Amino acid sequence: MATERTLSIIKPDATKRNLTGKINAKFEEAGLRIVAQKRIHLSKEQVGVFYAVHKERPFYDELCEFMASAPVVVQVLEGEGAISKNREVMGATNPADAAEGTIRAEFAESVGENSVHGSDAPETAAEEISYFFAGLELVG
Ligand code: DAT
Ligand code: MG
Repeated sequence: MATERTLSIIKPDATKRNLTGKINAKFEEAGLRIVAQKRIHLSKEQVGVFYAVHKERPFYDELCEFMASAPVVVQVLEGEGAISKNREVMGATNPADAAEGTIRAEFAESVGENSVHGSDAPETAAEEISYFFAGLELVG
């Protein structure tokens, strides 16, 4: 499997509880390297663009409010099969369904406030990385 990059976001529920380090440890233990990282406070409009794919879903407004409610940490993770590996480390969207030891099983508060985002495919990873980072900010 090739070396890939994926976009990760540590969400407001996790930054508020000071869990950035514990979550980053999970990525690093899984062999994912953090090649870019910054803490930002998104506006509701900026979240809306990022999550535009979900705009017809009933939870869209709530999701945008939540993601703009406190700072997030956006980051680029690199490694062998990083996109699917990160999804494994994250666990299922609903923490009730997340496998033991995953970030969402350990830290998520609910399906809506589930601590982390991770890209789901190579095309979305490239698009999401370029939404937050310029090429020169990725230091492998
Ligand atoms: P994932 O974040 O695992 O890729 P997704 O892309 O289906 O999941 O949804 C994006 C986010 O939207 C998810 O992390 C939390 C929120 N969400 C999804 N389903 C939801 C639901 N049934 N109720 C409330 N929020 C939900
Ligand atoms: Mg998704």
